[in-house]
Amino acid sequence: MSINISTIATALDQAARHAEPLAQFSTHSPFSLAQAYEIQRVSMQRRYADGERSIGIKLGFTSRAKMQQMGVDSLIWGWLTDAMLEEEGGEVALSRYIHPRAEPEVCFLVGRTIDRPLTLLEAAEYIEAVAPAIEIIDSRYEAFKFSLEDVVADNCSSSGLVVGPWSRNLSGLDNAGVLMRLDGQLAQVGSTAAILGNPLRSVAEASKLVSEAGLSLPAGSLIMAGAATAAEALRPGVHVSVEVAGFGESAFTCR
Ligand code: OOG
Repeated sequence: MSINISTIATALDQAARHAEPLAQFSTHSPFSLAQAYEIQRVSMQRRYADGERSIGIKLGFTSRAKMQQMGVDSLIWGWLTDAMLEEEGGEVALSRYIHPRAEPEVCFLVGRTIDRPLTLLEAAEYIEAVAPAIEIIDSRYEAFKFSLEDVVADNCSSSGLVVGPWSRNLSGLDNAGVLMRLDGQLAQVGSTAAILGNPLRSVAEASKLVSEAGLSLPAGSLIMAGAATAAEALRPGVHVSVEVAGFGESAFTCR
């Protein structure tokens, strides 16, 4: 069965803009992973045409906890834009999301343009700083249910991010404790080691994915490494904080 890339890309873009969920596509019109990335690309083009600017990329399903929570088993990637940046320590209006969830992550700041596949050892040389971060994911699909192809088409549920203080020293990042609190109560406990064994591996993976796509990540780009634990649903009034031991804290309050 043939699918219409542009129709799906437009529907996903509209769903994101209006915070209106839609039914999964792949259950009745299956498409390939390559087609899913093409839908993602076309959908993002619509945003850029409206003035949004790419600020980097995010990786998804880099931890077992996330793969198990969502029932998928492959690393995925999507785009971050300036419109997704939420203020650190500020209020996040949940009205622009459908059913948002928070994930504890680390965010990398690219110091040297990444334009080729990097090894794990090389990856650190391209990174200027790292920060504790919270990704706000929001699937455009009803009930947060999707196949791998659906979620890739939906720009990997990318919706918002909050980035904490930057550290230039990356030592200890391979196994730092990660705590996510909701209203001060521990909600998720993990380690950065849960992110591909070492979050710098997300930078190496990002370099391969971007190179394979014939693209590059300019200096100043952000790379969200992927969640260290399962995600937590957000509700109005809740204060969310993520602490990465030795690297500080990132937080926001839901409105
Ligand atoms: C897909 C995005 C997963 C992560 O860090 O694993 C992700 C989803 O669960 O909706 O961002």
